[in-house]
Amino acid sequence: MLDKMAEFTRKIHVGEWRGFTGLPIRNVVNIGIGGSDLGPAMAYEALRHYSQRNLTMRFVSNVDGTDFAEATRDLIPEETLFIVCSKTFKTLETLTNAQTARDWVLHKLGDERAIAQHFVAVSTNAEGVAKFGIDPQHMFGFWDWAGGRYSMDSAIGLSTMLAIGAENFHAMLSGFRAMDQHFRSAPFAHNLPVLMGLLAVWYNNFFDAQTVAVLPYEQYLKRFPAYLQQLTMESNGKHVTLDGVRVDYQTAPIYWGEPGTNGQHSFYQLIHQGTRLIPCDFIGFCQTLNPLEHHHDLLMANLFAQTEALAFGKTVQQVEAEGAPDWLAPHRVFEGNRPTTTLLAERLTPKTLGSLVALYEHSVFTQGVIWNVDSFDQWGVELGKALAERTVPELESRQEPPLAHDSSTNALIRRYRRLKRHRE
Ligand code: G6Q
Repeated sequence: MLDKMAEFTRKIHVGEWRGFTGLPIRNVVNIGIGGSDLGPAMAYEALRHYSQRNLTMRFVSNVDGTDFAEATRDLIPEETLFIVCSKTFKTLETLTNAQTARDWVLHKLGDERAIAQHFVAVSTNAEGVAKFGIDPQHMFGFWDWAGGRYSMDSAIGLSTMLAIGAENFHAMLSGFRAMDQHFRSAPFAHNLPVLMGLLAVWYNNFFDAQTVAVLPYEQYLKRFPAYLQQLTMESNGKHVTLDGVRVDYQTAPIYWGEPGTNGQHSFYQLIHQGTRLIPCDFIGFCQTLNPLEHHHDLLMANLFAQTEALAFGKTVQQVEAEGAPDWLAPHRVFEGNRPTTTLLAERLTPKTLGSLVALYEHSVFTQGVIWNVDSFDQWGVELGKALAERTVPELESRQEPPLAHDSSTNALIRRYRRLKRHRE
């Protein structure tokens, strides 16, 4: 499959694979959601430095039509390739967006045969792919046991390979593999995912920390916290053990974060002086990919200053020695003793990214084992999919439908139906 992806990538890059009218492909739009979007979107942003700048990459996930409309408004179908990324090929959002993309292409090119040149699929459902009109030969497959949130290193990473090329994609995989091997063989005392997993359990279960902040001091990792939210919370946000027994302890904490230094000017206040304990993961690199004067030293000085201040704080004596009046001193005290972990790597490369993702994957698994939960199911996601299906006809029907929800939901649906008609 890797070879098939590489061959496809080569064809796009050299202009051997062309659009229906003979123009080369200049735009790639990945349509997918959840695990079929967050990993690819994060990896593209993270490795943008290594990407083919003559290819425009876009990611459409939301069923909100705005997502598709804005992603395609400056593109032309003749030069655009859609990757429909869906393991099941049954997901409402993805199929809706894919259908809209199909209409968008056909509206301009006016010929069903155009679909073959402008659509490929990443899926495990060959039948669904064929039914949609994509040639199964243009389907990239993967194992159906690979959960979406663990799949960015499978064919789901096709957009990543198109962006950075096959060689860089292989380098990313080697980073995954290096961390896999380390996790498998390193003694626990030196095993990074084990240590990170234990720390997460320690603060979550013994210090009642409710959240973890992920703070990359690297602009290219701006989507990393969103990616991690799914990896950690969808994997370990469970309330029963593997045997189906209700747990009597907390499982996954809430993950959140923003790149530094931006966060310092907003929510860090609460991390430093609020009443909650928030363990933080700081992520930084010794070398920048965009050397501009002293920007990088400033960035990293901020990271080191933050972790130092969080650990050691500032006592009232220090504040008074700085000349603060009595009334102000308590406001300027930092208690310190707030835990952080710093991941400091040499440089953000495809290989480093692979290792970083695998580090968190195995840390999530470690935590899941300790909490005795199934890190690989996602019934909460399935519920959302089923509930919406029931409500769609109630919003779309021409006749006033009988509603059997609770009174609040019924009222919201009626109000929506009433106000929606004002524009029609
Ligand atoms: C991931 C979840 C979920 C899934 C999406 C998309 O671990 O299962 O986020 O990836 O619901 O599913 P499809 O790829 O089947 O469209």
